[in-house]
Amino acid sequence: MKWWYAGAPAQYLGFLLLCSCSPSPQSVNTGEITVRIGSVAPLTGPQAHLGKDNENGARLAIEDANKKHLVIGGHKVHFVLISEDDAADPRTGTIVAQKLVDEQVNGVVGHLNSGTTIPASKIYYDAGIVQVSPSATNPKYTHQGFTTAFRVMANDEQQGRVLGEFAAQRLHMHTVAIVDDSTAYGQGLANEFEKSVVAAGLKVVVHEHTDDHSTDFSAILTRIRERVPDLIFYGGMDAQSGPMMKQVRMLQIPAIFLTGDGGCSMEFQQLAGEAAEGAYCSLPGVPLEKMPLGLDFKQRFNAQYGEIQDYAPYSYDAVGVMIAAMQAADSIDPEKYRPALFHLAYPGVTAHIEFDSNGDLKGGHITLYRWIGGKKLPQD
Ligand code: ABU
Repeated sequence: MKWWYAGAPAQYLGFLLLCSCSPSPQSVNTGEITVRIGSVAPLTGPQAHLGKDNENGARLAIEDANKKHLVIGGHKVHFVLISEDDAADPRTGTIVAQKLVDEQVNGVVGHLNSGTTIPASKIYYDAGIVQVSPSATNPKYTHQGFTTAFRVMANDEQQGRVLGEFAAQRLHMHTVAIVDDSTAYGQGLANEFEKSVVAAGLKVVVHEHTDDHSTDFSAILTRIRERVPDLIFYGGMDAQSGPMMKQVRMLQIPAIFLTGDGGCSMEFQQLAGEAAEGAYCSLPGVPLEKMPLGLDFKQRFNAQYGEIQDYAPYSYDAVGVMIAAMQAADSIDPEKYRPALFHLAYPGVTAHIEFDSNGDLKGGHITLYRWIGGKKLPQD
């Protein structure tokens, strides 16, 4: 029997729990075991606001779990969040992942970005550590055969297809220009969108690439203006889509602007200013007001951490479902509670969560929104 425990090697602790010899000071003093859950997101750089949102969602879930005074495997458990910053950088993501593996965390919630989540997932898989991403939507993450990888929102096969169908069937577009940020997420979503619009008979007049640090898109947009598209689709995050939206209007390009979840945050609206008016974006899941426990979550999150950017409720659920699996398996050992994740029916804030055999959310939704008067309004 292997147990994972703060401050002691797993095999050593297993020995402590099964024999009558001197236990660790923590066991003697409190009778509690500490369960350490890693949270990884960009906490610095242009996506820090989204990273803090994820971290705070996870933190609220940890606080709620500790209020329940759970007993797992016959021991009172105390949950601790180990928060790490991967700066949305794939290489930093792997370094941080290895650090959490070396610290023998009981599970990881993250990473935020597909570009960091995918390379990190191999490290967690090799170490047998459960990983639940609240926000990484590139399909590859859960399609590598890694049985430790789970995701609590719909993926970009679904999101790209729905966005393409929306452009064709709802907006009645004929020509589109596509720009992506060359990341696993942005490029992956843009490619899925392109497949979808081409299948619907639309013409892609240009597909341009930028990166996830640029803020001046005048050269790309000048080329796009010459092609006179009905719609510009951007695959990438809000730190780029906000300034891009502003520059689209500054260059007097009349095209409709459409983007995915990475650009569907309050930050997009703040960066784009008045130019955001009328833009469309999508988010996995249903609107917060329609989530099973959405309004209660919003109220409590707002009171403690301020406005929700995007993914905080999903991060909350990622922690919640992990802890529910520990309870179901009566173990905090990832090897023991991992199989339980495939059998759980978990009443999350965001959705009723069940995973398919890949670790993807069953029956995930995508919702389209339009920015009107500074607010993001769901499109029926
Ligand atoms: N889902 C958009 C943001 C995170 C990512 O997949 O990179």
